[in-house]
Amino acid sequence: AASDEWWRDAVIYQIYPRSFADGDGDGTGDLAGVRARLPYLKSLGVDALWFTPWYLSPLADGGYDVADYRVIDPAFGTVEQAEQLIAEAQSLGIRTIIDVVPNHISSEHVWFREALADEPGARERFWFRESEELPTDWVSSFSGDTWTRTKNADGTPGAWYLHLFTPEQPDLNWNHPDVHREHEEILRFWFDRGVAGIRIDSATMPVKDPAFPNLQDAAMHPYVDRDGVHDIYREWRRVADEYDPPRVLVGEIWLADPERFARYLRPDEIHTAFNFDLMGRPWDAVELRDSIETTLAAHAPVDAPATWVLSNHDVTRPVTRYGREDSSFSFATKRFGVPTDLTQGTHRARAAALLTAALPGSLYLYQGDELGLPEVEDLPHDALQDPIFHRSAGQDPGRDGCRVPLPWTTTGASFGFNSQGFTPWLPQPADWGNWSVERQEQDAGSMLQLYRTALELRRGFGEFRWHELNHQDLIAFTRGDLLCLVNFGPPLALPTPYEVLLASTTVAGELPTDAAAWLRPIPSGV
Ligand code: TEU
Repeated sequence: AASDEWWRDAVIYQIYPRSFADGDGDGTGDLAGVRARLPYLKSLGVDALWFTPWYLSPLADGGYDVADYRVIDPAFGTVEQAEQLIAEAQSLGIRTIIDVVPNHISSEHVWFREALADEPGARERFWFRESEELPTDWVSSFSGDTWTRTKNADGTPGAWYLHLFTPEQPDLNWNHPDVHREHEEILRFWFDRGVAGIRIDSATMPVKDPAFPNLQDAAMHPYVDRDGVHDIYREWRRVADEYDPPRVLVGEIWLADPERFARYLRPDEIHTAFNFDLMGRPWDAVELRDSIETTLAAHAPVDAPATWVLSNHDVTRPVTRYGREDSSFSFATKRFGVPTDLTQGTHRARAAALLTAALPGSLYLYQGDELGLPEVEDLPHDALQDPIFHRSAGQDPGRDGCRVPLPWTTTGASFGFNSQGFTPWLPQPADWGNWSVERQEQDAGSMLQLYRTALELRRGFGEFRWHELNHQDLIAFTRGDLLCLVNFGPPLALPTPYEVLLASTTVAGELPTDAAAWLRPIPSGV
């Protein structure tokens, strides 16, 4: 049924539960806080919520170190509360997607504790190697080595184990049947509880070359995008398709090669995957048009919708990125003290909101981007928790700056993050109330209202076509009878006779630099 394919043009709102809303007032966000804000999410007009991991976790990596998939972290609530949240959201027509992290689990997970105790067969579920030297030259995404050496019971140096991220996230061995079986059971556990889909973390990485070649000697990447990874997702798709309605798989697929990217989206694998290319490009008409064309072309053969994303819990917020000379997203550009023009950044982020909301396919919106929140770049270093900051010896600011608890009210001890005034787990800036939901609800020109109106209007959009104005500073395309214009150059006289449906700024006959407008022909032509 058409509703089974809801994910093809859905707007999916990403919730990082620790920082969304704190219902029980302990300073950490929780499921009670999300439930209390369901009316807000309904009024925003989103179709589904994607929760980053909400499971039991020591939080060595913001929850991406899962200690038990069948337990909600007590700081967030209980499985019963999760089921209640899923049901209440569904009663509002909002589906729930949760995160699954196949590449690794927490070093606190029972499996790894058994492996450290060298229980029979336990180590086979991971990648342990006996050697005097580092087994490979692989470098972690989070800086540093990808092997940690254990100690034997007698204190002598023991075997190494692999962790592509932090030592607290040992990589799983996907050649082991237990790993396949356990993940299938995890999917069923949550699909049975009404979850509409899962977001697959680090989806290109779970399968390794068992020869463990050094990167410098490897003909093909030893752990990214190996062919065997598709067996996993074909298994998971069979499980997802057993359900009525069928459950949905969303891939976090960092692959520049469009053909290799599209392999994950074949009809018997993953339904949709984040397109990170757009946010990786600088704010430039030619670059962004190329990104959109490349993305649409990559998706065409596999009949999968493009999935547009401007940010998430891992990258610098768009308002800050677009306020910089290098407005592209890159892990490499994360550093302290980059000159930033937040006025320009906000202007461009508004235009980017209209651009991505008008594009065909589905759209992900990271919590707080609907408020135009900037990256918080002056958090006290002793408050920073991201392992990227610590493992880079403080060179890389890490990701806490885009994870600061949201401002719901303009004043108040935690700007409404909780009502009991407990200090949030990350400190909020003194001026955080300037971006509050409360303030923006009363401002017709706010980012919040821009998103709310755009998400409502986009529902009826027709077929996508480029609109050739042969102007290097412009991106223009139509969706049925709507024309979306984005101006990257000097102010531009608006084509007439058009009614400005919705503009990122109030335009008077012209479209300012770095602005966008949705236009519809005035029927009378007057
Ligand atoms: O991020 C994946 C990730 O960080 C790597 O795939 C990296 O982005 C890629 O190699 C490009 O450099 C996911 C989660 O979104 C993130 O929050 C977690 O920290 C990470 O996986 C580990 O689970």
